[in-house]
Amino acid sequence: MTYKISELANLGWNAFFLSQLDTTDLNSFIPVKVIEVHRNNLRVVGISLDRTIPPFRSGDGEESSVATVGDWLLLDAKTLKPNRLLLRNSLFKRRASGTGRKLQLIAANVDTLFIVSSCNQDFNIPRLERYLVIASEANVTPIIILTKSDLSEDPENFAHAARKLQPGLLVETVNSHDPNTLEPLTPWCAKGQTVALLGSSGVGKSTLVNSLMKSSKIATQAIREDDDKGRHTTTSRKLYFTPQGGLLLDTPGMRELQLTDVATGLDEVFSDIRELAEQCRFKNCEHNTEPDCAVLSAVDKGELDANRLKRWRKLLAEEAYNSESLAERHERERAFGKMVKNAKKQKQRKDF
Ligand SMILES: Nc1nc2c(ncn2[C@@H]2O[C@H](COP(=O)(O)OP(=O)(O)OP(=O)(O)O)[C@@H](O)[C@H]2O)c(=O)[nH]1
Ligand SMILES: [Mg+2]
Ligand SMILES: [Zn+2]
Repeated sequence: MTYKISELANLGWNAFFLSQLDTTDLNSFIPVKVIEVHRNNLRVVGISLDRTIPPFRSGDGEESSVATVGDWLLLDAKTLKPNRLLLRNSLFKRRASGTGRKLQLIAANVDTLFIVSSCNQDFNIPRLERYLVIASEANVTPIIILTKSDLSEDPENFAHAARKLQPGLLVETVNSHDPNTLEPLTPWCAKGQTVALLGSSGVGKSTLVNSLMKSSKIATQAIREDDDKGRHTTTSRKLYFTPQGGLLLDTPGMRELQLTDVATGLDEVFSDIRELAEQCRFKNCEHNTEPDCAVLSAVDKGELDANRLKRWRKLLAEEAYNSESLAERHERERAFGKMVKNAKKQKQRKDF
């Protein structure tokens, strides 16, 4: 089959993906991009090709080797069956809460993350920090988009609080019903660029995608009046094409973003604490009661917000727990079980 590989550039194809194919691959396979993820199937598009395929997992057994939205797959040119998942240049993932703690892939090959929140009760600093951590870990540029500026008396207050989260962080306040306020976002939606929109239900992700596409094709729904919460209107992850040739990924509102495998992202987003920690007297200082602790002294001097320190500790513990492999978890639980058993035995002995 012959096709013009340069045409794939509109879908975000670039040298990074091309370098993963040799000449035989180019003759035997067709690259396609996953543009929609539904419960039981994926929609993939390529040159003159648009079809639905069953979920695909590559054979290496890795937890993250399941095709997700934004991924590039190679289809067999003859049978059109998926054969290979190409390496990603970025990946967002989270750990499901609950006992299974399954890994959930959110999106792959994203260039820019719009972290969407609104200027109302949804605005939440700890949540924004979580999104910043996954962006940082994936090496994706984050932009905080504060929607519904038209409904707030002082949207700048929200923007000011968000800007304090990271030096140089980009924060935009918008009214998605007024295209003029969206002008600063257009450079991120240029040809071949992929932007993912993440945020809670009802913050206006789909409204923003509609406005940036100058369309109204995605369904949106008013939020609840009493608590500003959304109604989970969007139920699948889907890429849309903007008039300038960019790709926008609309996603369902997230109830929870449990972090996993984000040690680097945490270090980067909380670099202020990490830099302070380098000045503690002890290398392994835990910033609790140790003498000459630069972190605690910064809190005392009012240079570091005690709440930020608390949030960092919480995320660090969560990340360690969620990133532990299944084998490590079983080993830890086994050791704990043994300890409890021994303690009980000793107690019984004492009781005699
Ligand atoms: N006034 C105003 N209303 C907005 C703005 N952005 C979104 N809305 C409204 O907020 C409501 C929720 O918007 P959606 O776009 O459905 O929210 P969503 O984030 O896609 O929600 P889910 O699909 O449930 O995750 C709709 O009634 C929108 O019209 C805005 O900037 N200003
Ligand atoms: Mg939506
Ligand atoms: Zn310390």
